[in-house]
Amino acid sequence: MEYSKCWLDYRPLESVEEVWLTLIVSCDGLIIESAVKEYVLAMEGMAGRKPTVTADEAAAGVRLLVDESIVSGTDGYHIIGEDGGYKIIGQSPSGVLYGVFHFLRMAANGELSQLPVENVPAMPLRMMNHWDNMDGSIERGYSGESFFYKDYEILWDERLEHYTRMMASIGINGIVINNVNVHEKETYLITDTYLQKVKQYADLFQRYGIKLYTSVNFAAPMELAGFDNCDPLEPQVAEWWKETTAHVYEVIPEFGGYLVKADSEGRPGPFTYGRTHADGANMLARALAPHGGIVIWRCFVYNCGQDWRDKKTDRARAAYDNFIHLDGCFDENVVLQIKNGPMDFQVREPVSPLFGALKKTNMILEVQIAQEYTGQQIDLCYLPPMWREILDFDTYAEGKGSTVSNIVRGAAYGQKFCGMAAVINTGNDKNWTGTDLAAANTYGYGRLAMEPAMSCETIAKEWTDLTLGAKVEKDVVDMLMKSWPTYEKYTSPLGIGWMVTPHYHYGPDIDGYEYDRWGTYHRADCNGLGVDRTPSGTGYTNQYNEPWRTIYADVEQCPQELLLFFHYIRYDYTLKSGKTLIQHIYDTHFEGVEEVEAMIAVWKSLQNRIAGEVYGRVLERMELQLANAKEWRDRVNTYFYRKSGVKDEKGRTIYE
Ligand code: GCW
Repeated sequence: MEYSKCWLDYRPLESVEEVWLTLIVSCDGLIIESAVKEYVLAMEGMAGRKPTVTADEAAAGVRLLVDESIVSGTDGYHIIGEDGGYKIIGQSPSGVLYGVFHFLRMAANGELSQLPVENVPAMPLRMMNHWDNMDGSIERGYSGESFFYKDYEILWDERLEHYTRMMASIGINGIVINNVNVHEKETYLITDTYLQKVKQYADLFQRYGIKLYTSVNFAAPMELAGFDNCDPLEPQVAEWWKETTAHVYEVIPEFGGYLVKADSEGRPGPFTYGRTHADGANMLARALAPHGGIVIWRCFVYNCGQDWRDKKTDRARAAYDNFIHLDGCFDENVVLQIKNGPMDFQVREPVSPLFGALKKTNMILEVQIAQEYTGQQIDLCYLPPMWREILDFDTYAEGKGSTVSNIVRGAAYGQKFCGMAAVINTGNDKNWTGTDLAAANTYGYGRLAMEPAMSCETIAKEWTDLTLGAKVEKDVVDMLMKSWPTYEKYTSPLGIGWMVTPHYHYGPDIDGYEYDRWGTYHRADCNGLGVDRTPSGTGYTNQYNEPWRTIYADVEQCPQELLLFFHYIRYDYTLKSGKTLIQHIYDTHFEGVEEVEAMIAVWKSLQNRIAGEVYGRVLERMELQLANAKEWRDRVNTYFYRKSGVKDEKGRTIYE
């Protein structure tokens, strides 16, 4: 099947340096072979000629070498210009591969004059989570079907290789190949039913320095081996996992480990047997430890059978309440995977308080590239600026400077297993990601996990230049950078979240979840809206370290963008901007639509500079986005006008 090359589309360059056309390789191995292959492919595209690959040390050219002593940190690399040529020195073969991708990016974007480069991947684990199911569907997938599975079979075609190259090029080193909701057939992925085929993927990934992981079903011993329970403290259950895991490693010695969603949204877990999440995770960890594997255990555990009348139970509290007392109880090869916010990938949430609270536990930050609540790859929403804010958030866990970035890099407590994971946004659509511009999120995630200090604008520039070309850079980067604030304006206000069509999560339905069981309420009435999470409300603010605990609990100090997340606010309350809350809601919703209109005008002005197919595909999505924005604007404005009875100061159209 035809597919776009995304940011690995090596187009002819106006000028090339002669030395690029000699590649001197002084190292070997599978990953080095991939690095060489990538280099050759890129030069064929950019220079129009196949470079000479030689082991001749005396030649002038681009030299690849491994030197374990060069940088402190795993898989780092140096790129230097020397003696009229270049040297790409990796601390390991993966370091060489990352260095080659970096070099090629710089060559493509005309940046080699900025050498030398010294780089060490910041996050030890840089993971992609696929929510692909073996029937071929993708949970929260917005760009076609799975390219891993169809009708319960494992697929194999050249697209897989392109996918793997894309992942390696942005520094990904771990891929979970199936959905965290493990259904019946997927439970068999770790058995001989599928293992040989899984191995094919693992071998491909290995050539690009990536480990393969699977999501597992905690109840697998019951489903696969007829056990009547899956109690983690039951020796036979533990033994079954040991044997099953040992077999996985027999077939796939480089296997990474397991990802587990337990006791969450109906999935089985240790709670059934009165056991803790540490009991569950450690049992699996002990099966993996002899082989060097890890268990990644998700903290997305909450009561999804809540009564909307109950104002004391607060879903936002759940992850912390379920895990804080287990700090220090997990084995060394257990990592907790924590969603960025306490709810669920909303357009705006505070950072999960667990990052500042767990101190003796390995942690992975989980973000969602798939735009479940941020426009479903129809609406443009460039997410790196959101992730940047999360990474830069200072938790004050060990005083000032305890940023999420430092914690998940392992710099705060020196953990070995930590990093970032993201729910990926790819599918088998020709362009992989729905709107072509959503690939900037895929790209940006990897770049941030490698270099969390990078500016989001620089990332956007890199991606735009590689994908669409430098001639549209300014406009596209501008569009990307404005898109998250725009999306936030026309959807749910000031951190309250939700208000989406139940189940699908696209488009507005203000009360869609208001009287439901999911713990996601806005509590709007005729006087105001918002959830009181201060000590006089649900007490959630107490889960933060100072000064956040005080700041969030105080209406006056609370950051405005999170005001309704933390407080119930009256419509006539005056915000720092000088506007009342109700006027702010009206204004932002009108502005959001105007900004989408302006964005479309800019895109249209690029028509002659963007390949027809991409231009049309993106435009089509943008028109849908405009319709969506208008629907949000009118429903939200009308809803709050009806509740409050307050008219728009500016007399714009709000339907009665
Ligand atoms: O809120 C939910 C999503 C589910 C997802 C879940 C999770 C994979 O709507 O589709 O299930 O989050 O993260 O486990």
